[in-house]
Amino acid sequence: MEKIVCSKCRFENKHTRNFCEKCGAFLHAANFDEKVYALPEVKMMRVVDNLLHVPHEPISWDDLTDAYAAKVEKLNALFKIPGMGAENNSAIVQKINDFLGLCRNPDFQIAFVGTIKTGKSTLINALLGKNYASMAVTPETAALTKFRASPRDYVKITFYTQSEWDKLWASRTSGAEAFMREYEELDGDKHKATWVNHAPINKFMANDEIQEELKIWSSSKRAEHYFVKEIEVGISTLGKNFPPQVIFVDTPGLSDPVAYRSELTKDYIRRANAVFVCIDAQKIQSEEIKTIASVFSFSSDAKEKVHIIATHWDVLNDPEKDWDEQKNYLVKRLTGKAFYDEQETAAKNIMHSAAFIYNLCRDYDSLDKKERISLRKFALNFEFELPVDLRKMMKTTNVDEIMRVIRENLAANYKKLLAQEIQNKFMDINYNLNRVTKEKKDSMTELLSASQSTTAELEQKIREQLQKCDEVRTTSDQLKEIIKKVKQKTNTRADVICGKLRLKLSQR
Ligand SMILES: Nc1nc2c(ncn2[C@@H]2O[C@H](COP(=O)(O)OP(=O)(O)OP(=O)(O)O)[C@@H](O)[C@H]2O)c(=O)[nH]1
Ligand SMILES: [Mg+2]
Repeated sequence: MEKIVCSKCRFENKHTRNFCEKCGAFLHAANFDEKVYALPEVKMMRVVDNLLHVPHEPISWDDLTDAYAAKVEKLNALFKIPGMGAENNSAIVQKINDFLGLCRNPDFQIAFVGTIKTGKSTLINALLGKNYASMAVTPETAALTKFRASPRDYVKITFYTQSEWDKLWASRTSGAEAFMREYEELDGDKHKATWVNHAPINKFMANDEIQEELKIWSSSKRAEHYFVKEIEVGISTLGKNFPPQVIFVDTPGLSDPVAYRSELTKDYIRRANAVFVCIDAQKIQSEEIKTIASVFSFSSDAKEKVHIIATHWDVLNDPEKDWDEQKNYLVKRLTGKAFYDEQETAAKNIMHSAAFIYNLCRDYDSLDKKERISLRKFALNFEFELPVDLRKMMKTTNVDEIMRVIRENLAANYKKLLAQEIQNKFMDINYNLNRVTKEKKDSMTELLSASQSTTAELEQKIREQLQKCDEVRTTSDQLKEIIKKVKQKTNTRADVICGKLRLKLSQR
């Protein structure tokens, strides 16, 4: 089939196209004099042509999402046409990209947050079935770490860019003295040149090597962690009971003296599909309530996504009785304006955990002497026999119940929740595009009146088309139909213009 070569970028276009697929230039410029092809009507043809040729990346997991994504791809193409508004509205461009990202990679992110040493990493390790994340007694998780199921085991490390590092450095608060002392002790500045702006490192490895690799990048004992923005861990051994879309995010804590880093954690809380706030069951005081309140304040759009996990349950004096009382107190304290809307949700979302004991039971055959003693103490307290009662002991730690909630309540509802989220985000994009294009319409109208063509008929047609273009943005259901009509009209009009020009030329 005959091709049309673009005079601007030399790209070979299909003969049916009016505008270059690559650079968007008008392909029939040779047939028009400059004044004519600068007409708004020809610009409209370009809009229409672009919309008709937007490629669609099919989404297989849900038909409705596939339809929404196809619409947003078209709106995106429309918005990005020079002069349509994208250049001055980066926030909307970001929303559109996030939306398409969500449709294509529907991850369910669970952020584990809390103050330092509340047992976040221990709980994550219990849920993952192996000790991947480091759990030393001194503050340990210093870099945000994501865990996900993957066909191959890998660790991917992303580093701060120079400008991110500059912002981080400038955001040290007055409480950052200890941070500065440690930074100097670990000779941070010497390592800075190597790691700031470093390209991401993606390492495939054996499952048994993950734990050691993580220590290098996330442990507060090594200088490298200062420059790590995020770590992602792919795990091949999670088993078929682990929902493949679920991602655990281990966070370095909310009370970071470097504001930029706690902002990153807050950002994750806002974006996460569920948040597990870990608090130490032994110390439920006003500080802990404050932490929980701040998590609710970042999750105001979906309070039920917040879950409270009271860790160290096994260390309570009388775990079962004490926890009963504590839970009653928490349910009442955490229902109300800044917290859960109803006591029922609070009762459902507040859970206890003794993940430390769970992990000891799981690894019973390879425990060292000290660990065996810890486990024996717990067994004694509950009158369990070792090793026959290992399964029963694991049950009391509540870890299996937390995993059940993740699997049956969160992951299973995920598709439903996601569909709702996708719909909300789609409406939001539509609303924002509408707002921007309303402003645009005024400038388009100005463009019209300043245009060379003054015939009333032509202006009327263009107005109609602009109005149709608005409809395209608002009622995307009829998108295709309208585009077809506009294209027919513009083509006919272009033919008339071309015809007139040719006639003029032949009369010379
Ligand atoms: N007895 C008991 N100890 C626990 C429990 N959960 C955590 N621990 C202990 O508490 C300490 C801190 O646990 P981590 O899991 O490292 O806590 P974290 O919140 O990840 O700590 P950072 O990453 O440093 O903020 C470790 O010594 C754990 O063994 C629990 O349920 N019971
Ligand atoms: Mg940790």
